[in-house]
Amino acid sequence: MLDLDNSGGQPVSKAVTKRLDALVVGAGVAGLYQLHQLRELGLNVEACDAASDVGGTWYWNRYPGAKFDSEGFIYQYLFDENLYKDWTWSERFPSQPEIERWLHYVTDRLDLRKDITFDTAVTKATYNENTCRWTVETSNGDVIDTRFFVSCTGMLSAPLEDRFPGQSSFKGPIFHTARYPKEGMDYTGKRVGVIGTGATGIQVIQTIAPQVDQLKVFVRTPQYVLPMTNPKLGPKEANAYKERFDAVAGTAPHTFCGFDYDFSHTWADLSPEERTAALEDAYQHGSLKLWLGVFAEMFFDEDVNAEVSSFVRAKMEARLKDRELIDVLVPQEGDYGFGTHRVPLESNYLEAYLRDNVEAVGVRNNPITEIVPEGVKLADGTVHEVDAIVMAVGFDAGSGALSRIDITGRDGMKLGEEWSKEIRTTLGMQKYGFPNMFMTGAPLAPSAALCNMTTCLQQQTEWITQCIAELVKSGHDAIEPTLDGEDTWVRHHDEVANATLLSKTDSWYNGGNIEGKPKRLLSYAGGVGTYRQKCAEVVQEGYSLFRMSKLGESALA
Ligand code: NA7
Repeated sequence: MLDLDNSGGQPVSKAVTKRLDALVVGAGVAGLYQLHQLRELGLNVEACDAASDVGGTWYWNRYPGAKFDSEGFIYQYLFDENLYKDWTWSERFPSQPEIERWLHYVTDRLDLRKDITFDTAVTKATYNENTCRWTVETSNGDVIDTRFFVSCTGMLSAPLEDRFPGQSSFKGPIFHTARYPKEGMDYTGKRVGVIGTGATGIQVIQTIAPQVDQLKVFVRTPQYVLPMTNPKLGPKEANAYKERFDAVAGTAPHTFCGFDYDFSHTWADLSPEERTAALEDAYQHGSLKLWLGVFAEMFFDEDVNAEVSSFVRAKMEARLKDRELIDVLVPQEGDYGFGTHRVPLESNYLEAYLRDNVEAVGVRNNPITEIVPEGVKLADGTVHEVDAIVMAVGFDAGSGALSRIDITGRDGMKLGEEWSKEIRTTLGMQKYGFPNMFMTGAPLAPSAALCNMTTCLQQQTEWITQCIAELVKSGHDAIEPTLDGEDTWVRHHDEVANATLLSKTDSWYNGGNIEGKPKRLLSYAGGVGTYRQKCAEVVQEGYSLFRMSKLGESALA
């Protein structure tokens, strides 16, 4: 057992109800594995989650059609071959109910449930400089005194629920996709409005179009989409992907985006015909490969990006045929480049608009002004009457979940206030001024967006576990980035980000989806493999960028 309890009986304003070595916030993909690792390390660790069960993203996002855009067999944890192979996916891109079942399977296999408190949100966390410990308050009244405060709250877990004035006046059901009712909704015979055509809206639209009486889709920015090929997997196919375990485990952590494929061609080396053939080949793969596994130049070079954009545009236009639909749904030349924000996969999404019961309402030049009792009102006064509204309007990504908690670090520093001015972290895993607080899926790491999530969350939780183990073994009490260390990481992050076209397109990737949110590309854009290497170098250099301190020492000394 590691000896971590040096609270020294320091007074806290509320009576402590629980003393821990580590509290993991969140029981999703990151939180489950983090809890497992810290427990294996011998820590007295628990997790809590606002949800009533495990799953994180896959607990909350139970809207119609919710599914992976990563292949199931790439999304799985790779740290345990048996855990991997004893689970069998039924299709290449599984849906939310199956994903939720998989996370229950993992929870049970690792016997994690007994250490997780559900229906419990962290409301407040305060660092005590005299003890190097955190006091964490929760919605169920617990006051937890813990050495390490580990956030696994997810990068897309703060939904933009109150997007429009008048939402509460609507006479029918109105749900954000991340707060969809567990029991589902029966839209038979109903007129339904869907607001938003991001990765989420697209899944909703293609799923409910055949079920509803009438579907009105409110489309603001047109969206590039790629078709998903999603075959069912029988025993033969399942065995085939399981046999590739070593190959996937050896490859995915080192590629640009944490998939088992990486950029395969160099634009300048190919003739125009060869380029088209490479794009066509990736298009036929029916995955995100065309985005993340053909031409890296697409992310840096505007001319290359323009040609790839035009390839995708032509594919979309050929399916839609109708000029009016094309104008509303397909990004036009000069709009923004393909792949400069999240590219959704779809299954007959575009064809949904060819149905008689589906209408695309363009709201780019005639924006939604409010929700009224009858439906959705636009700037020109038109009211689109509907019986139910699905709000697929996105999230306060990356920084949102933690900013919504009252977190106070050293010297009274408030995380929410800091990030409302500028979003900074060190490696996306710690923040200057917040010792012994660790983060996963947070800004300035690939896990904030540009990654097959499990690949990145595994690496981050493993880094955090190693860091905690080394801190304790070396007799230190706290770890925090130095100001110089944080400056170094932010500078490097910005250099890489600004060399790409990603930072030029407004979306949740750079905070551009929320008015007033400080702009910075949330995801580290140097690639998953490079990031992993940089994290390892920091460790090899004795935690350069960080400073470990002992009780009584100033973290700034
Ligand atoms: P996204 O990708 O942020 O998409 C939100 C959508 O909602 C997008 O089409 C927005 O249009 C639209 N939106 C947001 N506010 C408005 C208003 N006021 N009026 C009209 N339309 C609006 O969120 P998702 O949930 O789809 O996806 C998030 C991630 O989850 C996804 O990338 C995956 O990684 C999983 P806009 O583009 O801003 O014009």
